[in-house]
Amino acid sequence: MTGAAALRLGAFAGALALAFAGAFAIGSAADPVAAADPAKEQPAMSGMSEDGHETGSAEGHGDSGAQPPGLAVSQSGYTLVPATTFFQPKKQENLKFTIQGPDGKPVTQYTKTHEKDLHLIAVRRDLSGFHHVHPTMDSNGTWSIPFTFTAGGTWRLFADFQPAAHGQTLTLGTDVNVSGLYVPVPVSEPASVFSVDGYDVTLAGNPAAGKESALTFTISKGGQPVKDLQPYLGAFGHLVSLRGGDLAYLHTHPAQEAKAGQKGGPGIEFATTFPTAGTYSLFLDFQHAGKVRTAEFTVHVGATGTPIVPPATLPAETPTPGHETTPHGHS
Ligand SMILES: [Cu+2]
Repeated sequence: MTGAAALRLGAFAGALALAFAGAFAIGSAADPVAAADPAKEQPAMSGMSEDGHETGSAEGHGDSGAQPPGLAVSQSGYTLVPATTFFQPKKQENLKFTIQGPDGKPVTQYTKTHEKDLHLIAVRRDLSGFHHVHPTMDSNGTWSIPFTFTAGGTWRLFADFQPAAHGQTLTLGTDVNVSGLYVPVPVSEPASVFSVDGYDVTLAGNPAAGKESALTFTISKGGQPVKDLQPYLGAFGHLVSLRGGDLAYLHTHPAQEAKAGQKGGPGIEFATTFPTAGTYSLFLDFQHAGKVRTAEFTVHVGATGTPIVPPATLPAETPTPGHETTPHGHS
């Protein structure tokens, strides 16, 4: 970017900030239009807890004005330090990193959350290629896992953990570079059903920005409801939601814990609070017959309740010719 362009951009941002300030000033002057002003309705970012975990229980919440989790490489004195940020695509490599503590040394003591000391999520910046994995730590505090980046591009890594010396879980995020041709994939259109490995996962809900709302996933296989879901990391489902645009991270679990030997399903219910309006990509991990699978959904969240599938995007009775050739629903 040229200096002049940067200046223009800065001036534009300033004008935008003024416009928002103006909207608030008008709103506080009891303008009847203000109620419909999305800027005014926008909930504070602090609506999301520092750790991004929304389990329905009263967990510690971050400072007011705090950003949602996953946007910073360093927070509360802890820093995610990857051993390298350059990788080759489609080749198994050793993904290594440390969590540097406030004393500048790698953290070696963690408090388990959902049966693990640390959860690692990798997703490409276009929200494709989601992985949720569990690296192992050596005695020096270096985490590692054999990992294959499936395609070239910039990928985001999220480390979700709780240091033993810290009262809350943290989610730190960093970008890494995977060489090769980057062919971005648009996120899918909102749909209420996702099919994976013969399973059909149906999502129902009416989420609204800044408000806790129920999301229910129902799992069936071959038209039959699945009633023997297995606990995976202490729950029948793990839901990671990433906000479009900045990949803010929200990790949600069902309010009810799942113990070994228990059977769950076909429904898994989450109480989720999306911090702002926007488009979110949802990734649900569930386990059945010994295997963990991931269902992916795109959800538009509005200032007021938004059905998972807005009427306007319901599929037509007859498929449009040639529609099959656009797998992601974008024309
Ligand atoms: Cu995990």
